[in-house]
Amino acid sequence: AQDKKAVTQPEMNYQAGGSPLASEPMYQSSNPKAPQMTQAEFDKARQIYFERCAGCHGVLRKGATGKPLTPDITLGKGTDYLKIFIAYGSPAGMPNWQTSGDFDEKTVDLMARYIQQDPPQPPEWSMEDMKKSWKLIVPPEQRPTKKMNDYNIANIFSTTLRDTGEVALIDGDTKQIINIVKTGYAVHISRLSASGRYLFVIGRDAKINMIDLWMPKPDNVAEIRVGLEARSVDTSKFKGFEDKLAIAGSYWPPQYTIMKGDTLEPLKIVGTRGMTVDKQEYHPEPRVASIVASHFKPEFVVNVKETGKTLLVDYSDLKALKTTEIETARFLHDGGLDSTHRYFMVAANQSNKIAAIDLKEGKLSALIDVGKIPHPGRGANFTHPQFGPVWATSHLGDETISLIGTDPKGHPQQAWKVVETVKGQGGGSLFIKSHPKSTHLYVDTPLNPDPKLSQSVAVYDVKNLAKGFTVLPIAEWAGLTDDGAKRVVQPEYNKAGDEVWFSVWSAKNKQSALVVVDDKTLKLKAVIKDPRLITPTGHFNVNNTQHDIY
Ligand code: DHE
Repeated sequence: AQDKKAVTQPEMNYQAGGSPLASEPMYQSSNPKAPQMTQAEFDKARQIYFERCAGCHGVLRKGATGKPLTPDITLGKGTDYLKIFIAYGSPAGMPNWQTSGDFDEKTVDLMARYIQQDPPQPPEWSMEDMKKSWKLIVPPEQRPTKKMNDYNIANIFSTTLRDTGEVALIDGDTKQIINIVKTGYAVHISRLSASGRYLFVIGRDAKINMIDLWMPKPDNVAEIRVGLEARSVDTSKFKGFEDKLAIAGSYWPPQYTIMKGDTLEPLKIVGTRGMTVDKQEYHPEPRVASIVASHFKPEFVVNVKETGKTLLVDYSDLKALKTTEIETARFLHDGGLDSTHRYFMVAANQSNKIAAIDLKEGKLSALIDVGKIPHPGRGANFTHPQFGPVWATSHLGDETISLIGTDPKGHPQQAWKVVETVKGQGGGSLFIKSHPKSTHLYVDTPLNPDPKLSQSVAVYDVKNLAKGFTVLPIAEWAGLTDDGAKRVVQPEYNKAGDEVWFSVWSAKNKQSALVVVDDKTLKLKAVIKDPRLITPTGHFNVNNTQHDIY
């Protein structure tokens, strides 16, 4: 059982991040054929389901990375069979909830009965709901007309304080905290407007906050909830549309919303329910994963997880919305642009593939087989000494790093092929990063079960990958006296490309820190500690995020 836990844990911890839907009131019809449950049992099971199971099996239990668990299937299997499956897991990736010690026998029995009931349906979220949640805190006409502070705003870092529902804005030059801004719960990502003035963050609870970096003390100017659960936000970047529009994708309801870029006023909601790419069958819950703005056309690139489709949404006329639907592969997740910004590289994580999408031509360039469960974040771009420009991803499910050629003109032989596979410290990697001014490549492993690996980072010299990696003991450098996880997560460069920042992510009641490394010497440069820095996870440099530099 111990071995099994080691194998399944990185994925399990990753996908069981907790859903805000656990506390939503839901409609429930009773299924007379299912085993009896009291209301209290049902409510408890529903909460556990949304916290631990929905990430893989879906809100409606139609299946995603995990198998479908609708009553037509589960009733036939019966309580005893389901209990064994929940208790012991499966080699296909189902965690062993009982033998790992996460569930006791009673909870296993509860969940086996629960998944034979009809799935409760969370409420939808309409334009009216959005408008009710919308707060224009400082209208555009009351905002500064020029930058009113002395910060070098291009080098500010927006750092998620996951469990407190805040972001810390940190001055990258002085390493001082500028402000702690109230946001939604567990902000997933930060993105910038084209001008670099406005910062947009989205919480797991689908709350978007828009922060004006020109204010004397940068703070919220607008807020909206675009659904009940979400992960992605971005802004229009094409010439002529700078700072005009914002877009957010939601997990529930499955839809994306286009808003005004200076106020977050919602303009248009588009549902993503529809047919899957492979079997072409209806899916009621295709969640919106990563979104990126094209620099080549007035388009947003919207990646729909369960249907395996990448949508190029032309935002130039919202009243006559044109969408190019590109067939990619199922379970699209995270991704980023190549160094020329022409190609979007997105991980279809459970298909073990990267899709390369040509944003100039509006078509799929290739589907590329990589390692097990690619997880690039936005990936890393650098020039390989032999193969030219490459984009790289690390993996959640194995220790490799796949380098993919991205230069069809200059290096046609290598384009859209894995030109080299580099061995890293281990599996459980989430993020990888490089910078045009650096010759280093950083690979984290925060979800590796071995604390030695989850608390350190591997660095490569991209000019000599064969030399292998150097390990930087980031958590040790943080000098935290508390015990606990201290996961080292997400390398992020400063604007100059000569420093790399890491979060040392501890539990809510333990001390965390940010560690800054000198990129030239690979030596410790600074440790940022503050009682307000609780559960830091992602951190985003304004300039690099604004210009898609990675
Ligand atoms: Fe993330 C990116 C979804 C777990 C931190 N994460 C993304 C993106 C998606 C996503 C769709 C791409 C957004 C984009 O670019 O537009 N993440 C999910 C999940 O569904 C998942 C697996 C489970 C969950 O319940 O949320 C999950 N993610 C995590 C974590 O456990 C992390 C480490 C901490 C947390 O907040 O829960 C985490 N995800 C991040 C970060 C990014 C991200 C820091 C942005 C990377 C970047 O460089 O852009």
